[in-house]
Amino acid sequence: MRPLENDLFLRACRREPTERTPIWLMRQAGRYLPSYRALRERYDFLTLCRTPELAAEVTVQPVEQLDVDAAILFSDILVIPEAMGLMVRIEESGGPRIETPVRTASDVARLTVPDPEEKLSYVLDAIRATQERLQGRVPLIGFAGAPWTLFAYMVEGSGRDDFRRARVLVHEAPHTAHALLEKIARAVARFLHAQIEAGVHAVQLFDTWAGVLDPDGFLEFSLAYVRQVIEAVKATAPRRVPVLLFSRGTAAWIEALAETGADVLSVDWTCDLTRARRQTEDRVALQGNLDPTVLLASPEVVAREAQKVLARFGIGAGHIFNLGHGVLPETPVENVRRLVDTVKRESPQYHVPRGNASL
Ligand code: 1CP
Repeated sequence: MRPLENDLFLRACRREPTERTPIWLMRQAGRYLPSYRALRERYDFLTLCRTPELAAEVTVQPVEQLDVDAAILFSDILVIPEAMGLMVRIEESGGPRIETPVRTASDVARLTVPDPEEKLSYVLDAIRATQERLQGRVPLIGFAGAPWTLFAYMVEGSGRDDFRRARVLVHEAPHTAHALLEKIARAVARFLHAQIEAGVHAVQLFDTWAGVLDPDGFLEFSLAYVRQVIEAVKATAPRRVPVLLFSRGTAAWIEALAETGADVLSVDWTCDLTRARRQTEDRVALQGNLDPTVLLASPEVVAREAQKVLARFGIGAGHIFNLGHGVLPETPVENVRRLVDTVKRESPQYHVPRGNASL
């Protein structure tokens, strides 16, 4: 693989020393960017995802316009349910809809564990097209939805409420729930493996809806399958790449999350970074965790709150600056620029300069 010009993100994932804290943002490629909205006037969302040149263009937009330290592939977590055999639609407002939700054991039996080279080759082509455009400027992150979060959409049919149908299914028919989660976990592991083969430098699992489960449910239906996916990816990956885990609403489980095999835990804004660091020190790096609504306030507030996040992590290696969840569509781009500049300017004081390693 081509050597990287900027590998701060990968070094931070491995908890190696860096000159400053790297920054990228979840959902950095998308609706708040005028250049993305201009493309969306001409193409619908799924066309953008399925056309490698267009997906590559959207992926590099935040790298070129905001100078972030990593790119995340433009795609969606719902590509797996579709490849498994469900009909997925992304609505102009309100997000994804699954026309044929999974409700019974025979619905589960009909789903397949897809060969990514066959059913998801457009994602793998987008990875290769993106690497051509990036020319090694920054690392490229691949991703997938975690099994529980995909389960939640696949059973519910949409992301609009509190996923009550998905939660009823785990209580009423745990055997069926496990059969579905097993299939999803195998599909996710194969997909991440194929993304690594196609050339991504790291992979992130998004367990956005882990926090809707009760404690027993979280351990049994979310965490167990995250662990299974990470173990499978690590056992078979053609290269050793960092695995990042975003599990939302589960700060209380940080020690258990650190035992899943993830290299980096991406935490939401309800998590205290100082405490999380103490609880997980020397096991994982931490990513996060500015509240995305801060980016809707004034630039001065953005700068002030960003510095608080840096201070909460404190001095030392193993922090990747990010939001606690995705960039909101109504975010002003100038505020994102102010955030990136603030982190670049203010974070060196939290790192030991080269040559002063003994200080
Ligand atoms: O243009 C449009 O109208 C489509 C909006 C859109 C976009 C830009 C959707 C539909 N997905 C995406 C891209 C996307 N989704 C990326 C691209 C890369 C980047 O981060 O820049 C990624 C990583 C995702 C992942 C994703 N999709 C998640 C996990 C992360 C998170 O934000 O929690 C989830 C839950 C989804 C489902 C989804 N797809 C789209 C929307 C609007 C949603 C969320 C809807 C909901 O709240 O249920």
